[in-house]
Amino acid sequence: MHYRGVRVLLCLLFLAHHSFQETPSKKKSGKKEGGNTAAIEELKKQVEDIMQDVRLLKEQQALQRVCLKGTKIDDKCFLAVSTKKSYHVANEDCMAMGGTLSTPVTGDENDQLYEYVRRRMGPEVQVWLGINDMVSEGHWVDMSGSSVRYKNWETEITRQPDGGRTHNCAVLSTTANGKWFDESCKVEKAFVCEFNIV
Ligand SMILES: [Ca+2]
Repeated sequence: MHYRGVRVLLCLLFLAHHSFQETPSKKKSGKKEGGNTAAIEELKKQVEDIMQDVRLLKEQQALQRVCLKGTKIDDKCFLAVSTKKSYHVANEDCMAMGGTLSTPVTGDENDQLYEYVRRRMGPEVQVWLGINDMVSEGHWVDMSGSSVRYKNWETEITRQPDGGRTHNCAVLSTTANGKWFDESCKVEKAFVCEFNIV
């Protein structure tokens, strides 16, 4: 698809070049000149469309590389980062790669994320989740500011979230089989970035 796009692009450039060369000899015919201008505009538009396709293909290839390095769960790719960072820095790192901090929205997605983290980083690790209650204590929102519907707080041994105003970010714990804990956003934790597959 990529190479075909490049071939078409080269053909169009050749045609555009040819049209430009023909223009002087047909200067006398205003009608034809107008026709050529319209044809050139059309070619320019087609070249722009192809360039847009090439950009999209590059983005898809980048996403495929993320999926290959990480894991694919439903319509998202997840990539674990074992370097420990604060919540904000971790999220900035994810955004720089075109993603956000992982935010499972169903029990099945949470289970698969937990399995991936356990496999990649071991049975005693905590990773940041893309949710927080910074703005309004106890009101947990995702990275877009929307209220979080699916939650998986640990409530059997402890009563999460239990950190009040000092714990406004959340982690998924492999020690607790994928259950969530609230945590101080300043603490440095490993994290997982998620990327939506277009
Ligand atoms: Ca809180």
